Amino acid sequence: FTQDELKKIAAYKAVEFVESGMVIGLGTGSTAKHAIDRIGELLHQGKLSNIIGIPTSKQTQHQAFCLGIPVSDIETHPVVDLAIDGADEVDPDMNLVKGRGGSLLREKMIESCCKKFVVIVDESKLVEYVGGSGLAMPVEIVPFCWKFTAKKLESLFGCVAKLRVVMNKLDDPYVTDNGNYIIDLYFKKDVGDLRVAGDAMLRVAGVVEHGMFIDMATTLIVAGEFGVTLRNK
Ligand code: DER
Repeated sequence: FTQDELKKIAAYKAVEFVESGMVIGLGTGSTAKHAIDRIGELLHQGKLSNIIGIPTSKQTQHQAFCLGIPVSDIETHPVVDLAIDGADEVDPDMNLVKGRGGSLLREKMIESCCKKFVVIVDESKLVEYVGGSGLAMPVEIVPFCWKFTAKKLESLFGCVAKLRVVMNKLDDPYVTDNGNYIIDLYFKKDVGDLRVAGDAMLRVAGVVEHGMFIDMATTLIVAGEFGVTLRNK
């Protein structure tokens, strides 16, 4: 299987949890895209009805609109029945790193108020510890004096902090749906207690939210060469 085929397998498995009448958090990224496509297909076939989608990004809102999935927001639906979303990393305790697609703030807002949060990944996302993939741990910050905030994070965690830019145009910062910047943190070692590290990040004035989703996932679906596994918290 290709990685995208594995993502699709995990996504379709998650959509089996979707029942008619549900309010569904719609994730962001290439894995969640397959789940949203599948929901649209089942609605179109009449196998699902009365679904309300709560998109986690403008990109997902557009995909839902194109598929004819009715959308709303958490002000109208403060309790979400089920959220389905991908992740960049999953540790053995089902803690996640998310945000490499740039949508971590809206994802965390929506996935914090859902009864069930189903994470869908291909096996390449499994890590021994958060930050273990050597890839970015994203943090959303305000644009004002972003260099100051980036340096503060580097000194706090002994990590490397890089401003996310658009398609490698160095002078063109990536701007989130909320008008903020993303700083990608690269840890040289395990950050230790995730909650302590996350809380310390949030105390840095200028930081809006970080990409560690601690103790939030309720179900993990992993698609790998040897099949699909499902694990509940
Ligand atoms: O940006 C995000 O949080 C995405 O959900 C990301 O974590 C997973 O993206 P992928 O499904 O394209 O790998």
